[in-house]
Amino acid sequence: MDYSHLKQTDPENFKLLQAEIKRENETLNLIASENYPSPAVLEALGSVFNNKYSEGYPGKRYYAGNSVIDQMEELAKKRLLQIYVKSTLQKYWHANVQPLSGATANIAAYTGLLDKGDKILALDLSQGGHLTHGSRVNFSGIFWNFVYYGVDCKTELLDYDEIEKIALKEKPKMIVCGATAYSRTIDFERFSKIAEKVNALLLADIAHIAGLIAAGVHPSPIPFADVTTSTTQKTLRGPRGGFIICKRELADKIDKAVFPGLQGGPHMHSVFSKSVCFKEALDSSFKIYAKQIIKNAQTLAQTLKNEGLEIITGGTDNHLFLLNLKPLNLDGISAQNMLETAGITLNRNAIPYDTCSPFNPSGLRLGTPALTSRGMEEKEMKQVGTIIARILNNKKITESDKKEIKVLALKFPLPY
Ligand code: DSN
Repeated sequence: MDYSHLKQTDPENFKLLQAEIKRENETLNLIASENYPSPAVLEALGSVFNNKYSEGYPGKRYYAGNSVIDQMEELAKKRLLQIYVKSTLQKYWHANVQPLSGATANIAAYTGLLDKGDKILALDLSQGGHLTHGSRVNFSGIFWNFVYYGVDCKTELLDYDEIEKIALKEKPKMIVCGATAYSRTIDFERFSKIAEKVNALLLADIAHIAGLIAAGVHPSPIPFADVTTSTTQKTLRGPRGGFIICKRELADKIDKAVFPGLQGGPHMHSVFSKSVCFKEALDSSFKIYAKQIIKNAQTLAQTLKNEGLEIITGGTDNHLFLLNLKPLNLDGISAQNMLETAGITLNRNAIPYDTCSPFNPSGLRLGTPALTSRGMEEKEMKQVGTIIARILNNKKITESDKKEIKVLALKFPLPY
C-alpha cells in the first residue's frame, strides 16, 4: 500500500509502521481472533468516510451532508442481511452496522432488551465465554445479574441437558450463547428450545465464528436467536468493528440502544469498510476460504496430537482449539513467550476447570484464520504443528527453529 504521505509528514511513525509490517510478514499468527483483511477493506478504512458526523440512521440524521452516507449505510445493512438471512425472510430481520465493536454490540443488546439487574445466563469466561458475557470485572457483570453454565468436566463439551436444568432453575430473562474458546459446533437450535422453555430471549454472540457461518460451514443462529451480535475482524476478515442482527420487532429498541444510548457519531469509515468485507463474504471464494480455515485447524490439531500433545475436546470443528500445557509441565506465559521468541504469535488461555490463574493459565489457544488468509494449507499446518510440538516438548528454541519459521512466513507475504 502507498504510505508516501505518511513517510513524508511523520517519519517517526512511518518507521513504526514499517516495523509492524515486517513483524507481521516474518511471523506466523495463530491468534484465533486476528486476521488479515484484504487491501480493499483497509483502503475503505482509510477513506473520506472518516470525515463525516452521522449521528442517527439513514433518513434521520442530526447533521447535514449525509445523503451519500445514507446510501452507503443502507448498502452495508442490505449486504449484511444477504449474508445471514434467506432472501424470503429478510423482511422479518433488522441489521445495525454501527456498533464500534463486539463489546458495544453486546451492551446495546442488554440495555435495549433488558432492565438493569435482570438475570442473564451465559457461558463462564473461564470455560470459553467472553468478558462481556458477565465477567464480574466487566460492565456486563456489574450491571446485570449473570449466572453461568460451563462445559462438562469429562467431555469438555457443552452439555445442553445441564444448561436446560440451570435455565429452569434460574429462569433468566436472556440466555447468551457463543464463545471465544470453544472448538466445537454450537447448537443454536437447541439453545433456542431452552430459551423458549423458560421464556428467555436468546442472544447469539457469533464474533468468533461469523465468517464460518457466513460461508455456511457452521450452522447459523438465524432464525433461532432473537438477537445476534458479532465483531467483523475475526473469521469474517473485515475491519475492527461490530454488528447486530435482530428480529424486526426488536429493531427500534436495538437501534435506540446503539444510538443515542451508547454511542455518539458512528465511525462511518469503519461501516464503509465493513460493507466491503460483507461483499467479499458473499463471494463464492469466501466459502473456499472458510472451509480451508477449518481444514487447517483440524490438520494443525491432529499434527500436535500425533506429536503427543493434548488437545481440549480432542480436536476441533471450527477455526480454533485449546492445547493443554499441564502434561508438558509448562505454564501459559512461558509457552506463549517461548513461541513468540521463535516467531509464532498465539495467546495463553484458560482451559476448562483450570486450576491456575487467568493471568497465567494452563493452556494455549491456536487459530487458523490469519494463516489461511496468507494462503497456507494442510502441508504448512503440518510443518507449523511439528515446529510447535518440537519447541514445547524440548522447552527450548533453536536458531534453526527460528529460521524455519521466518522462511515459511516469508513464503506467504501479506498482501499490503
Ligand atoms: N479478544 C477477543 C478474543 O481474542 O477472543 C475477544 O474479544
